[in-house]
Amino acid sequence: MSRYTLWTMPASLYSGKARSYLRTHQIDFVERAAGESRYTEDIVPAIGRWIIPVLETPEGELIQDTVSIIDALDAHQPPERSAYPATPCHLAVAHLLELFGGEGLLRPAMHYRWDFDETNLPFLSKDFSATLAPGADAATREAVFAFASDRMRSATQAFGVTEEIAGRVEASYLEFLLLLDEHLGTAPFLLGGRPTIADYGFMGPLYAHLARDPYPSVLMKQRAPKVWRWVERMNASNRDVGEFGEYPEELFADDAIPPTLMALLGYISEEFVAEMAAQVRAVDDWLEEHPEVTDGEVVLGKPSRRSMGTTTFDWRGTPMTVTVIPYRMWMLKRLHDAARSKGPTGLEQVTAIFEAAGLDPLLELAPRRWVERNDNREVWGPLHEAVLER
Ligand SMILES: N[C@@H](CCC(=O)N[C@@H](CS)C(=O)NCC(=O)O)C(=O)O
Repeated sequence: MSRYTLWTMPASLYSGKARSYLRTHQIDFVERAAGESRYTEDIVPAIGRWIIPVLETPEGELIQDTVSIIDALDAHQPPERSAYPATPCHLAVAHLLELFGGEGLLRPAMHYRWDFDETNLPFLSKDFSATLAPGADAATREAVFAFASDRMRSATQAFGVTEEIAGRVEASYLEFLLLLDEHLGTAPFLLGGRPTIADYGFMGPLYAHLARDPYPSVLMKQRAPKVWRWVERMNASNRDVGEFGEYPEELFADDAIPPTLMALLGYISEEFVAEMAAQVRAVDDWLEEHPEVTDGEVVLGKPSRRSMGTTTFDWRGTPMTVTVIPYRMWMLKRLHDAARSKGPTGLEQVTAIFEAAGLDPLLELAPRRWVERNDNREVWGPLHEAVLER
């Protein structure tokens, strides 16, 4: 095998993120369905859980997690093609947007997939079963879809969407779409003339769910056509930026964050900072109650256990209860490291941008143990001083 293999499903949120990186970097790869027996028999035991996407390298190495997949592939790219910006503000903002894309946008993504059955289900049932049970008879495919969709439906509630609050979640998503549409009228990608981890992070929810599922797909085309175009662009293996003329293949000059992006950052501070603070506090509380945890131990004892209870926070003036996801601590630590990676002056510049957007609390939040990753699993990092304000 001389190519990469990406084990996926077309409907998978995180697969869309990894696929987009592979395509926009013209990397030779094939996609294989997670419903194939090779995936169940060889890949799942090696990774320790059923999870996609998984990248199989030409050397036969298996890599799970879109962050690790992009890191591994990006190591082969020249600096001018890297998904990681070189300058302090762009780098920190890219990490923030990657975190918000992969975690903060789960709420509208899951809502618009699973709460619009009349429009979505006929498509989803065929689409899911085609890759989860390739070649199976109709009854088996139906049963496979019923199993997968039941799991995901409960996940929707886990991200805080209830009947009472659904209208406000939709209004918030629309606000987001319009801000993003405005910004993508000024540049082909989030940080300028080429995609970064910010764009890949956004591609997870904005492709498979919000651009591809029938109900939200119409909404995006009608209300935010430039976002729709960006999704197409992010799935293209050529430079699909025709409407921008000779836009340079570079990020915004002078590490600038233009006003339309600042407006988007302001939205993220309203939507996501209180939730992240609650998540960090909940993980910290859990750790306080579990002093037996040791360095390097798999989080929650099993890689397939990905959440620990719930937490309630003030979401735009309304109490919202969501599941607590320790994985987010890893993403947050990466943001912290990025913000500090360009020296004290770099950190000052990043802090100024984060303060102006109302995102600065994110730079301070820290549980007593971070989450790290080892052997494709989330593990606990060493104990350190908690800096949470209680
Ligand atoms: N942090 C992981 C998340 C991957 C993930 O949650 N994938 C979903 C599909 S989009 C999955 O495999 N879910 C299976 C499950 O939760 O059982 C990544 O970035 O790769």
